[in-house]
Amino acid sequence: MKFFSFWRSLASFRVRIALNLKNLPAEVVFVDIDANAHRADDYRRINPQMALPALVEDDGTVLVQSLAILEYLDETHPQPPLLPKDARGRARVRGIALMVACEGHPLLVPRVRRYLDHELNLRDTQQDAWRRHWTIETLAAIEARLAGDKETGRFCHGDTPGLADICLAGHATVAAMLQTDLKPWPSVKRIYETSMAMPEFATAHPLAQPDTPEAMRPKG
Ligand SMILES: N[C@@H](CCC(=O)N[C@@H](CS)C(=O)NCC(=O)O)C(=O)O
Repeated sequence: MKFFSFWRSLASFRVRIALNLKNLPAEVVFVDIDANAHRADDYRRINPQMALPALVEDDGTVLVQSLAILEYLDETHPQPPLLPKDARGRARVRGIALMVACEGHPLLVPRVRRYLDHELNLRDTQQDAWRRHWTIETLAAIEARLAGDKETGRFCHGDTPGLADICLAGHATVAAMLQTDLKPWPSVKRIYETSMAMPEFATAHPLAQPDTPEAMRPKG
């Protein structure tokens, strides 16, 4: 399969983690959002929404939306599972994943930032305040869901990583990029650190991709 990805894309980060956890090979096609390659005809034909990621199966089937892709990978390659076996557990995990993928992240994507900048003419400080506000709101919502809940374990749900941890990792990475200390959200911080200690998460990190600009890579 072909995986259309961009280093900084958090939705692509989610799919990279799932491919790693399931040890699935994919041919990665890099689409440079900063160069507007996602708006060019050849990518628009794949995903008319002009957003990353997309997954194209060998028979040409196109899949878009990271959570749909993650669930597809989980159904077609069930080991290790990304969702619990029980319906309540699955609803809990999806609920946490959606706090990021459906509530927090959509307010931070480039097309929204472009609108704030070009159409609403917000100053840099206002745009920065927007990003911080929605990042922190999401961190607080996840923390409130995780803290003190008996279902929370080493990871968001029990002791193995899954869909919720994949989404949490992306969101905590945004916070780190905004130099936001995760201390006020101890469950998020702990689970993020536990996740990122796994090579499947670490090698999927935005700053560790082949298309990550040299200047963005961690030094040393
Ligand atoms: N809900 C979508 C989000 C897709 C999305 O917005 N991706 C961003 C990168 S993380 C993108 O391609 N943005 C392009 C733009 O906003 O112009 C998903 O989870 O796949």
